[in-house]
Amino acid sequence: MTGKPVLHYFNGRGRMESIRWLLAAAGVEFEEELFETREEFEKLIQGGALMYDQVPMVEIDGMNLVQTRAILRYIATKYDLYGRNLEEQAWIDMYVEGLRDLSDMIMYFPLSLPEEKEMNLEYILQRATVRFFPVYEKALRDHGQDFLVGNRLSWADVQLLEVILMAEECEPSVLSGFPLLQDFKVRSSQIPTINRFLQPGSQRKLALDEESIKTVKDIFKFERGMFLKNMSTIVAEY
Ligand code: GTS
Repeated sequence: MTGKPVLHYFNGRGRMESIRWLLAAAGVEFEEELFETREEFEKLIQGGALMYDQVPMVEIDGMNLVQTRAILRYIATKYDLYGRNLEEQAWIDMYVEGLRDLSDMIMYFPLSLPEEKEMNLEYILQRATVRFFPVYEKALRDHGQDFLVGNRLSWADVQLLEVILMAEECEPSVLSGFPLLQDFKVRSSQIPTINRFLQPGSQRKLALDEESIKTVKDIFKFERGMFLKNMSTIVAEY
């Protein structure tokens, strides 16, 4: 036992990546138990440490924490990235939940059916540039501060940078209409803990490639229809 949090997940971004980002931004070292096969995942389930037989799971402070949002909130609170009062927490929650709506779409995108890929990408970029990014651009413009809430780094900023970088992987020019977000990206990338996480060789994971998509499908027994359902739900609203 090293006393460091231990993250249990597959060897990819998925829902765990925001947790990695938040720990890294807080300057917390962590270890990872990354499973590669369905058998390894089942062994973890049989061990009884997963409340809902699901990951992400983080061993921290003698607990086996599950449910992504619960884990993130615990880390944000523990490392003082969750505002100074209830009002700041409410703002952080609103920003973080919007960012999660966008990042969930991007997270599912590599799993789109080939014939839906173009349509899904168009939808994601439309949502990013029309619905979500204008909110954060306006927040920075209106209060003229470097960070989204309370004039200091919070969970909302960490999540914003993560999602900006995810969106840029979909479309490199996605920030072209958002000068303050461009500045925010440069500024927040220079924060030493975050900068370290952005360097090659850190515990940051790569986007899913064809090989890892296959692994994830095998581990979680995803079926083709599940992706179709997820993305079609999104597209149906468009
Ligand atoms: N609400 C949960 C959370 O946010 O943590 C959902 C967790 C979840 O669905 N995890 C998936 C899982 O363990 C893996 S992934 O979607 O994060 O890749 N699935 C196995 C199962 O049997 O549900």
